[in-house]
Amino acid sequence: MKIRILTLFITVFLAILGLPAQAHTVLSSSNPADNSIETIAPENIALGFSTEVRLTAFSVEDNDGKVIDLGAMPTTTQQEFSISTPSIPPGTYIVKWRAVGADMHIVSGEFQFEIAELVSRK
Ligand SMILES: [Cu+2]
Repeated sequence: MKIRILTLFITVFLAILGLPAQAHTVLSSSNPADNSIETIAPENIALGFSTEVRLTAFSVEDNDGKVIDLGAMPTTTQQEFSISTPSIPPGTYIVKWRAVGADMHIVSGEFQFEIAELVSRK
C-alpha cells in the first residue's frame, strides 16, 4: 500500500515536471525583415511579437554605430509596434530591441537590413 502511494506521488510529480513551460516571447516578424535589402528607405520599422510585450528599448544604428534619432517610444503593452523612422540614406542598419514579455521575462534581440544604393543608368 505504501509503495502504491509513493508510486502515485512520483507519477504526479513527474507529470508536473513534464508540463510544457510557458514559452518565452519571441520576435515573430519584422519589417524590414532581418537581412533584407530595401530599395526604398522604410518610413517605419514594424515589430511583431508572439505575445503582448512592453518595449523597453529600441534603437537603430547605422554601419558606423551612429544612433538614428527616433520619435517617442510606444509605452503601452502591444503585440505589434510600428516606429516611424526619419529619412535615412542608403547603408546597413542594425535594429536593437528589448522588451518585457507576457511572462515578465526580459527578451531582446537585434536584426539588420540594408538600404541599397541604386545605381543610376548612364
Ligand atoms: Cu519567458
